[in-house]
Amino acid sequence: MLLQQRKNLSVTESACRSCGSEALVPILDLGRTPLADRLIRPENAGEEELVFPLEVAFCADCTLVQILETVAPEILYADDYPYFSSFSPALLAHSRANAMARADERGLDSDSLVIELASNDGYLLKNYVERGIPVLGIDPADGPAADAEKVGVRTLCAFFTEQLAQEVAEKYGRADVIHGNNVLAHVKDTNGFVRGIGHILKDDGVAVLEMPHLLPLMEHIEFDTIYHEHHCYFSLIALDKLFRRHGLFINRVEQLALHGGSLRIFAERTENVDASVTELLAHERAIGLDSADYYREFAARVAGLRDKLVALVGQLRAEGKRVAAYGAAAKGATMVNYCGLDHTQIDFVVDRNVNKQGLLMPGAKIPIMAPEALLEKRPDYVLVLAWNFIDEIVAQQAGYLATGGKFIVPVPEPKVL
Ligand code: JHZ
Repeated sequence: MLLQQRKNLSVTESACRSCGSEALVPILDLGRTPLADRLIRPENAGEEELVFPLEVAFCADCTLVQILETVAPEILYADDYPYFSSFSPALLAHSRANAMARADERGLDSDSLVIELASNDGYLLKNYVERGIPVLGIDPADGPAADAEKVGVRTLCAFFTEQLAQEVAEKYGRADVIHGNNVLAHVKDTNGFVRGIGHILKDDGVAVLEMPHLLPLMEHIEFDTIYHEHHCYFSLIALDKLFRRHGLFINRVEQLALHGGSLRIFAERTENVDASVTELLAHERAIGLDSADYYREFAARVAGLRDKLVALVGQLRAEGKRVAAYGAAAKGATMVNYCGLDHTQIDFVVDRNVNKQGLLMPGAKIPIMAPEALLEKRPDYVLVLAWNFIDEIVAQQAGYLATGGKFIVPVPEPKVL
């Protein structure tokens, strides 16, 4: 047994996180990796890091793709959680459009209530506040939650659980709209979270949740989006079963480009399923996302991507080229650590998030700097770890590219831009 398991910092699941079946079929093993968002202070660089197994399985019963290890949420999210949503203008614009559309569609006003689960720094709810619509954010990470309060977003700094949901319903009332972006995959108790949504949703309310979609993950080999924070990798088929189990119906779905391809689901108490749902369910079934066979080649495809990237970076270094990276993203940690790329090959990584600058990426120990370092130090190549924001980054780094600098985009296969 690993040291961290002995210390009860993680447990290995033997049953499906959604349906409880033990028919879990292993599909990918990324080895033991450090926690993707646990950035290291330079003075602690010599200390041993916690590493946890990162193995992915498919549930042959309800089709949910999931990791087997559950790291204690207090370790994943409590101190120094570095992710602040507001560092991406594209994400802010996307979130604002989402809030405006829901407010208009539902005719929300000062008598309404919008609750967001994992409200982070208030990046979404602040748009409702501007329109005079009451909000409540719930988020366990104290840094982002404090920033949310500063922009006028009332925030409960807590994990959203079924029990908290009951308390919230009593104290604040039930919501007309519930948002939950990139949070369902993160929670330890998947069923409890969905039941909790049921507790705080008005009878005619809607829960609008976004999550990365399994289909583009598989098709574009976005294996780097797999890390310990993400327990589940959802197809619509698996989501539909999960929500129906708790009396909620996914009546509409939108497919978004965000984070390499995401779903936005609209869940309500009354069944009124539209074509967007039936068509995507049929498409996923036609592709075979609900069958173990579909996943058979995935591990080999992931290893193939790794080999190409390692060969490319190795060749560039052998030619005397200097290589840096862009985006100290959580997914970046999976990418560099699984590929065995570290600070000896990648000189530094730049990131706009000031809370990350000055720290080191976990495992690889690559120092994180401000984006201006690209123009100052002029590395020959920059591996774009935040490839999901490539258009934004290319536009922002036109100056670096104009000096002859080149970007390497790692997925779906390493490519030099
Ligand atoms: P980003 C995040 O994962 C957070 P991450 C979380 N783990 C989740 O579930 C998924 O999304 C879906 C920086 N950046 O958001 C900001 C620039 O420096 O793709 C971020 O540090 N300049 C909860 O961490 C990083 O890159 C820019 O112009 O894998 C991007 O991280 C932009 C746009 C971003 O995902």
